[in-house]
Amino acid sequence: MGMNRMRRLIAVFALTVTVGVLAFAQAKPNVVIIATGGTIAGAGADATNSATYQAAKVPVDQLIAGIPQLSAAANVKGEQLFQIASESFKNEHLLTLGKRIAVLVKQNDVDGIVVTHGTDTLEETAYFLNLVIHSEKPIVIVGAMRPGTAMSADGMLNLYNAVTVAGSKDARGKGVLVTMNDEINSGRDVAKAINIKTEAFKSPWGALGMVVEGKNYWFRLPAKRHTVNSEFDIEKINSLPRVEIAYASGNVSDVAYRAFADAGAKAIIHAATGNGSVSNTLVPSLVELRKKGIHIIRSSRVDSGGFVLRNAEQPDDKYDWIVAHDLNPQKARILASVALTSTNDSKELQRIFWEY
Ligand code: DAS
Repeated sequence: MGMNRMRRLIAVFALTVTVGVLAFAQAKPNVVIIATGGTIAGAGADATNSATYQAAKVPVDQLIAGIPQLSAAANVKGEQLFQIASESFKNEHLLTLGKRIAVLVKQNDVDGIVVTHGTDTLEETAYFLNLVIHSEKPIVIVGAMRPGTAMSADGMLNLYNAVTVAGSKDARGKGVLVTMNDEINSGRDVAKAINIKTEAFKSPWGALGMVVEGKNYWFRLPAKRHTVNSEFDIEKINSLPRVEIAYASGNVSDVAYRAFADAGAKAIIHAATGNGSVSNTLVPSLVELRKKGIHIIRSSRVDSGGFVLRNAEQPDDKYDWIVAHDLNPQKARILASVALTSTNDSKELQRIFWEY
């Protein structure tokens, strides 16, 4: 074979490899959208209805079809797991969702997961998944404060952002994320702080980053254990022990606490005033309930970041109570329920509250 022919063959081969590599590098990520309902799937009668509408109406394929730009960002596939308002989530919904995600993240043709979800309990689901899914792949929970039928609806951009983040390599290993209003928040920290604005979700210790026009800008990383570093695994959890929340205020009584105990609660989250305070009329009842084997966990009802320390407001060592540290009552309920699947020891439970 002549030298020129050889050179041409080598050039063609090199070009082919280069094109192949470029094509692979530009290959779009594969993102699965698991839909559960909520306002992001809501529909109102009129474009002026930003607050009066029905949640959980629009199917996932219609949500995807409504954002043609998604196809340039990722290969997207939708699954309609539930179609409910999230205030109606039960522990069984958390388990079903978690187990479905655990299957999908094992698939080589899945690079990231988006969960569309109502905003009312989104923060609970996000924290639950953060505790029990063993994968570094991005899992992004997203909702909306206005239905897609309203003027200036926020769901489209929230969902687009969620898909681009879920398909991003730099979102891997950061725990479960929540993308709302251009922010990227940690599923552990974020909570719904305002219920009538699109800027509804806040993390007391700050967002992890921003997502703008499909690009992520990171400013901090999660500090607590999550996902692959968690000792809890959804594949080993088939039920969640009953944990209830009792909301404290002035004039508080022990009626709710005793009713929860009688109903079989394994732990009661005391949604305390201030930094975990307990009314002097309530202390004897909680001491008695602890002696009956029910865990008492002091959290704070303060909505922009409570901070409860052991033996500060109350002698937790003496009463064998637990503190929820910076977790709000609804997050404390999730962690207590997951933790009780593996231990009933109060010292172990307290360790878990410090670490997660
Ligand atoms: N009811 C609310 C929910 O499903 C609607 C929403 O804000 O998503 O959580």
